[in-house]
Amino acid sequence: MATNRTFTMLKPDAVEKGHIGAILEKITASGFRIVAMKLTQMTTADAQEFYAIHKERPFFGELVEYMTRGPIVAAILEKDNAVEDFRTLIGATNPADAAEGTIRKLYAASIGENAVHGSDSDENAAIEGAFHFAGREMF
Ligand code: IDP
Ligand code: MG
Repeated sequence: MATNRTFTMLKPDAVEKGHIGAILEKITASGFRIVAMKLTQMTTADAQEFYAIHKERPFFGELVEYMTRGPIVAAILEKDNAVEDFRTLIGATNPADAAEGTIRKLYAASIGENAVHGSDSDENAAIEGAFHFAGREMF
């Protein structure tokens, strides 16, 4: 399997609750290399663009409010089979359905406030990484 990349955000709820260190430890202990990382806050326009695929969903307004209410940690991660392995590490969207030991099972409060984002395809990982980082910020 070729080494490849995924994109993640530690969402505002995870940052507010002081879980940055614990979540990053779990990510690096699971074999992901940090290629790029920063603390940042999305504007309303940023969140509307990032989540544009969900704009017709009933929870879109709530999602944009949540994702812009405080800082996030944005990061690009590298590992063999990065996208799929990271989705396994974070667990199901709804923490009630997430497997034991997954980041969402451990740290998410609800289907809306679910602590962490993980790209769903190689194509979206590249788009989402480029949305947050310039080439010179990637290592
Ligand atoms: P994913 O993050 O597991 O890929 P998506 O279906 O792509 O899940 O949804 C994007 C984000 O929108 C979720 O991570 C969550 O924060 C939010 N979300 C998804 N479904 C709901 C819902 O039913 N109510 C409120 N927020 C939701
Ligand atoms: Mg998704």
